Amino acid sequence: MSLRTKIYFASDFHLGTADYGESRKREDRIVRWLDSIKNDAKELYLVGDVFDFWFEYKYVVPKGHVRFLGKLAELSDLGVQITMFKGNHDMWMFGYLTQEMNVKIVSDELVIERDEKKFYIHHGDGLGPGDNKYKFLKKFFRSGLCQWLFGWLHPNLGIGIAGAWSGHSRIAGAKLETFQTEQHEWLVIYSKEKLKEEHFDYFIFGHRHLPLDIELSHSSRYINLGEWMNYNSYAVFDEEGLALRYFEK
Ligand SMILES: [Mn+2]
Repeated sequence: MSLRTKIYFASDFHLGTADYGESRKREDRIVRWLDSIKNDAKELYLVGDVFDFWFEYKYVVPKGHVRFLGKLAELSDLGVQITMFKGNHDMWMFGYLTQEMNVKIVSDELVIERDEKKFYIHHGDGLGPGDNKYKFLKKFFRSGLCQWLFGWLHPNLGIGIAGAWSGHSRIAGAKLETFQTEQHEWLVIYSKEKLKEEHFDYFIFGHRHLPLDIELSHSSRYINLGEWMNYNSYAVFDEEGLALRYFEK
């Protein structure tokens, strides 16, 4: 009998920001967390923005995060099925992590069923009402043309531009998010709309940078995974159901 029974979810590590020292401290914490779950995890879902920037060139990937990547490889070798979602900061993941450690890459949403519970999982960017500028940019950034063009820029230039580009969201990302009331929480709105068409027991998102566990109906919940700059929050699904947890808090 396998001792691997639990399913873990986390998102928004933003590895790389705000500088090397800060990111390394966070990376060490994430590695300790992965180490603590490696013997009972059956599946691990990393729901986007794991990296503050990521691009796979034909022969090159960005420097850094070697302890994290090594630990992820260890979990994979132990038999943990790892799934990574593209976030708005790391949408340019192609085949590298799949080749190296059998990671399943998800571009948008993923629907799974476990123990008769139905999950809707998505990073959370570009959903719900509004934010039309971002929705347009997302289409462009994800296009083959944009990726092809970026791939031909020298990494010193390309990664430099990417760093400057995410500068403003980086400052925004460091601050503590606050709850907006349910009528203004766009992922609550999106989930409630979705529920009209189809039942889901759990909606799991990242992107919001605020750990949330909200009842949408008597049999449906919205869980936001938070982030790892301030909260070290994650979710675990086991025989007791789905719960938000905090690591080393
Ligand atoms: Mn994020």
